Amino acid sequence: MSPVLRRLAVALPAVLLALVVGAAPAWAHTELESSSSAANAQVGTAPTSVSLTFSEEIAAADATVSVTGPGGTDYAAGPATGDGATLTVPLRPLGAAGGYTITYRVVSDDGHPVSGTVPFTLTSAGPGAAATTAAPTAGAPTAPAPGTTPQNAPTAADDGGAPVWPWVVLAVVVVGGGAVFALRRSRA
Ligand SMILES: [Cu+2]
Repeated sequence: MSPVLRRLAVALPAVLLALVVGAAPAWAHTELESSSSAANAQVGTAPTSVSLTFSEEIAAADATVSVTGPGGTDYAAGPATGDGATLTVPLRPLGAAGGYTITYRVVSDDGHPVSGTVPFTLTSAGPGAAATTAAPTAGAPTAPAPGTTPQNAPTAADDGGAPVWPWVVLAVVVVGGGAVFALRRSRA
């Protein structure tokens, strides 16, 4: 085995690793960078809209956003409108205090969908609660209903992203094949 080949055999795995790792950012999908309400926020005044800011420009036409409150009611009052990387959704007057969840699904530049949720807690009942709730007993504190879990971490799902594993398999095959070849050459 010539010194050049030997050096190549040593360098090859590092080169392939760099290729695999370096290629990953190119496949990175859009990510939620911030939101209003913020994730896990304790909100005292019911917001009249929510907005989501992503890491790249978002096509509002391809986006779906819902805002569900206690009991599963969806408070979104219309489709999302877009301004660059930010989506905004108007809300109907929020109801009871408790856990609310913003659920979004957007489409990345490369066409792959990205979805996730942003939980927040409304600490005092919104204006929508008066219309549907009978007058509570005087002085009764409004607290999140038992069983609600307002402290969820935001979650994001990445459906159908370009998988990295074929590159890993390719790297293993090439490196493994190269090693076997080099061993045979050195034994010959
Ligand atoms: Cu993708």
